[in-house]
Amino acid sequence: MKEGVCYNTVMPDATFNFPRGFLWGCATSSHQVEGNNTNNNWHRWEQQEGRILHGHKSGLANDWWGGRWKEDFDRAAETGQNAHRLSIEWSRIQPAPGRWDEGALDHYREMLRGLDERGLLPLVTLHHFTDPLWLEELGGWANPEIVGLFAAYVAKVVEALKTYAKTWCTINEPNVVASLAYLLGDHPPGVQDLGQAFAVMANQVRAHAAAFHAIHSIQPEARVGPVINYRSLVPRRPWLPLDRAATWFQRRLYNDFFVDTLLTGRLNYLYKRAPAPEVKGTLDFLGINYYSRQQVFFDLRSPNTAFTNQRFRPESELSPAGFIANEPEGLFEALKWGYRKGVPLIVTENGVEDHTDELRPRYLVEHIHQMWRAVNFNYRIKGYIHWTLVDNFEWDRGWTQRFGLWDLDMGTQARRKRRSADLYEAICKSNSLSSAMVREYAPEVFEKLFPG
Ligand code: IFM
Repeated sequence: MKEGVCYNTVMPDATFNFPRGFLWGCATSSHQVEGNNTNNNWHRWEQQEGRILHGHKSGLANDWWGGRWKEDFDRAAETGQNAHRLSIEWSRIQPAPGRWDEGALDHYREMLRGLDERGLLPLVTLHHFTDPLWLEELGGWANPEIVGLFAAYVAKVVEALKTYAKTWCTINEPNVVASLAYLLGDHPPGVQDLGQAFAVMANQVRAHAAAFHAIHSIQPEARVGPVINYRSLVPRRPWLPLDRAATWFQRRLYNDFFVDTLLTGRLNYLYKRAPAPEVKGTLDFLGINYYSRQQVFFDLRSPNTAFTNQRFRPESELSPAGFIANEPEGLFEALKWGYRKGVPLIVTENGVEDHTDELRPRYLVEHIHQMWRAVNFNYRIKGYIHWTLVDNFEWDRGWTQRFGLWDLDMGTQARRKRRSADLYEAICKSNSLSSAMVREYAPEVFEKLFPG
């Protein structure tokens, strides 16, 4: 050490800054928050025994259709958020083939105006898991007619709402719909058939492209993109060729298929190919939902999924219900993957189920730190949208998993702010993640993020 120079042994404060105009918000979806959505396939599914954990029902959900969106948008705006991603419920807009509900469109118009008045930029999802009952009766996503039907519904919505929104997410997590609803059978219609899952994937890609063109013909300045659920997939035993092949298979079909088809104009099912020139180039941005990393392995007991299976790393830190492993490096990987697709990116979902709110602050800072690293690699990331604002109906796992920055008491509809909401507020308001925030909310990872 040089004489006369003072070397401070206390860690200086550091700040990870984000670019000006970066979007910070939360994501929601119609069926999970609106309540009383009774005309879609999920409502019917909820009425069937054994479909939803503990027989839970979405019921009143967060009562947004009853007007509580106002107080929740206030929460988002008051805590420094500048964007919100919500979805439109197809079964409300088109309750029957050829019948449009103008009242429902007015309702969404009012909500979008509500976002605007609060300074929250809307990102509007046009399909988030639910199908109108009449559509399910026609065969849902397995029926190629869905391409034209979806485009007509989208055109109706965009014509009605174009004054208030210009960022449109066509289909939320098509890869989850194909795998959970048509391959594993956990979501409606409960099909378990790889061939049908492939047919659904082709129909989803074509429906997305038809919607893209419909939107741009109504609103040329629109920004349109799909939202993919990205899984960081690594071989369980990297030395075993069968595990490496299983990982390659799952990565290609789960992560890559949808986006690569839009980029190349070719459907590539690995052992079968088909041209689809009409879908080529139909994305202005890519939404990435990232939650976790999985190990993939060859499994003779899984013939339905081509003898491939997944599990979390045994040593990884799990969320309370064991649904998510805290694997923040996977978000960096997801963003690098997205960057290579050559379009701007939005983190359209990221979050963790945690009713205790013990893991969430750590999960949040570690993931935002990884996103900051990716931002600094110029991966063209426009924003981060957290899943979710207030606890909501978590599909086949009912109300058992709590993803909200606010806790919900379903009996009284009372919301209670979790500590993570304070942390997220500090991040959103300063457009940064600082060492002071990490020291206060997640001191256990301070050394990891700010090595001394
Ligand atoms: O709640 C879901 C959401 O509807 C789609 N992405 C994952 C979330 C958490 O499971």
